[in-house]
Amino acid sequence: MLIPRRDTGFVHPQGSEITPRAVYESRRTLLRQLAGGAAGAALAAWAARDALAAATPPGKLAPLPGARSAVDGAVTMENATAYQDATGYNNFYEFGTDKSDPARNAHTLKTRPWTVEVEGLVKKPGTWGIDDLIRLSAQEERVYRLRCVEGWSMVIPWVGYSLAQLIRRVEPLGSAKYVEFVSLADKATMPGVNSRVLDWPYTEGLRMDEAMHPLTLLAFGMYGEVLPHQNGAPVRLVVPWKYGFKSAKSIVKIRFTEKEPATAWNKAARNEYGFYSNVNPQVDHPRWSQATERRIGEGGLFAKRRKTLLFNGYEAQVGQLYAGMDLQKFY
Ligand SMILES: Nc1nc2c(c(=O)[nH]1)N[C@H]1C(S)=C(S)[C@@H](COP(=O)(O)O)O[C@H]1N2
Ligand SMILES: [Mo]
Repeated sequence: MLIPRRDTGFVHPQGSEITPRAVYESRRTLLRQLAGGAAGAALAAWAARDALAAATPPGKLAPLPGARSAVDGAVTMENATAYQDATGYNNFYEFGTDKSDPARNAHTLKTRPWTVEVEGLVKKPGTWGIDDLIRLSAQEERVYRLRCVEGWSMVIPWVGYSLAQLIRRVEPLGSAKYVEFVSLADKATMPGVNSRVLDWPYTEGLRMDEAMHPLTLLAFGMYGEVLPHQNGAPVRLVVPWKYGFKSAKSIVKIRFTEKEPATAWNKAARNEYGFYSNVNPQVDHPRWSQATERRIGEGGLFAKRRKTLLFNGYEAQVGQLYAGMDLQKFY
């Protein structure tokens, strides 16, 4: 995101969209031929089945199913991004800055043993083994949109539970106003950490009420399996109403603080990436508009861009958190 490349906002998709393009085009032709009537309904059903098939993982990772969550993720499995796209087009700078780098390089990440330290302003600080953390609460499946600040979005069936479950367990002190998340920065297994593209480790933060919001997911899996390395194994955050970079991957530390924590992207480019980073079509990035987005896998290069929604479409759930705040100022 930092590197000012011409194509940053309209990143040329890797493989994922190139290959299926012929498929989409023939599908469009078919659509035209069948427009309207019973044939249209049959086609819709067929397309939905087709999408579900694409969202099925190859089954190489350990299963981690979640019960359909009561927290409204607002989108259904029929809209899920194809598994190949969600795992082949990633931002994870610890493994390189190209969208295809994480899928190629993240096999070196070691996800066991893995611990997450909880520290700072809490009554019960401590070190959690990853498997204890997984068992802390029942795993739920939530289909969330995730929108990258660069202008693309995906729909992913995440598996995890509300971060609030962990926060309640460790009992924050009254003085705790923010939560900081620290990702692993291991030069030996993460080639990107040897470059100075960011000030490692990758850190992110949320205000306490944002961290406690039921939509904020501590995720351990996706598509019914444990997280692939490139998507932030073994544990990451998913904050669906904020730009994707707020969703820190491969977390090793969760710290409760009184002051707003510095974040990796804010340190790298203060005028481009604020602390809040709520998805907002009305607040442009200094170098590009945020009004529209491209849904990965949708109709290839000539697909119409979608209108980006305030809070990524989760306004009904999270709008109250920002009542009275100037969102131009607190971007
Ligand atoms: N540790 C770490 N977390 C990270 C990033 C990163 O580079 N390092 N990239 C962020 C960005 S910019 C996005 S859009 C999402 C992408 O998540 P996905 O690859 O699972 O779609 O991860 C976020 N979390
Ligand atoms: Mo992003």
